[in-house]
Amino acid sequence: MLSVLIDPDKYDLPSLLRLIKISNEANIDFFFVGGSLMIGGEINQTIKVIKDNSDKKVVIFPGSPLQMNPMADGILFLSLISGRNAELLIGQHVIATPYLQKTNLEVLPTGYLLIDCGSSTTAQYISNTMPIPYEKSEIAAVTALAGEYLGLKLIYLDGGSGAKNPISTEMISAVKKTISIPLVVGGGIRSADEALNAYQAGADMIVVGNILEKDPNLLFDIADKRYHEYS
Ligand code: 1GP
Repeated sequence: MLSVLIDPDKYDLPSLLRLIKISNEANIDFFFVGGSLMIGGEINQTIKVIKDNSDKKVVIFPGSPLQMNPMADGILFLSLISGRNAELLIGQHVIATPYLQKTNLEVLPTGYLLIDCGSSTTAQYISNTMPIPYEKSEIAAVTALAGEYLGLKLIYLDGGSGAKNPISTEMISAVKKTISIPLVVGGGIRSADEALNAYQAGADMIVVGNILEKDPNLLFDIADKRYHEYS
């Protein structure tokens, strides 16, 4: 599957409408909406524009509980299991839960792993956690399995938005072989070849955001790669 990540800070209305149109034509699977830090963007408005112009499901990828919104279809209930920041393992979840309980959002318990992909990212800085080193595939694999054993339903390997390099195929493959729940991979995917590499290594879903802010038409080539087999 393929998700398009929209950071409300990065789009004005015309560019958002253009990306939604291309996403519909490329038949993506989901919109993810959110950001590690939101400064001027209006998540409410962004979700409303998507809902008014697409039938695709909208999933919140929250940088904080402030980004929860009842107009979306679901929310990644992220536990940052690569880090040791208790706030992002359970603290913010407790704050969010009374609100979530009153919405119809589908809650998707997600083991979130930040990986060091060659550059410091906003996600690493804001979360105040140390990412898993790029080459330590075995640490990523056992961390992901611990997340599965804790009952999480998805594992998300993320290099952070705009990462210098995508997650290595070695790490994707090591995690895929170790877990039995779906694997989401994102961060620094900038070409159809990199998307293909991630799918072939075992990603069940990839998330693409940053490059589409510059070149939304690339989505057509990336979307085609979904149909390649896991090898
Ligand atoms: C970031 O995985 C997402 O959290 C997507 O990354 O913006 O680099 O595509 P990019």
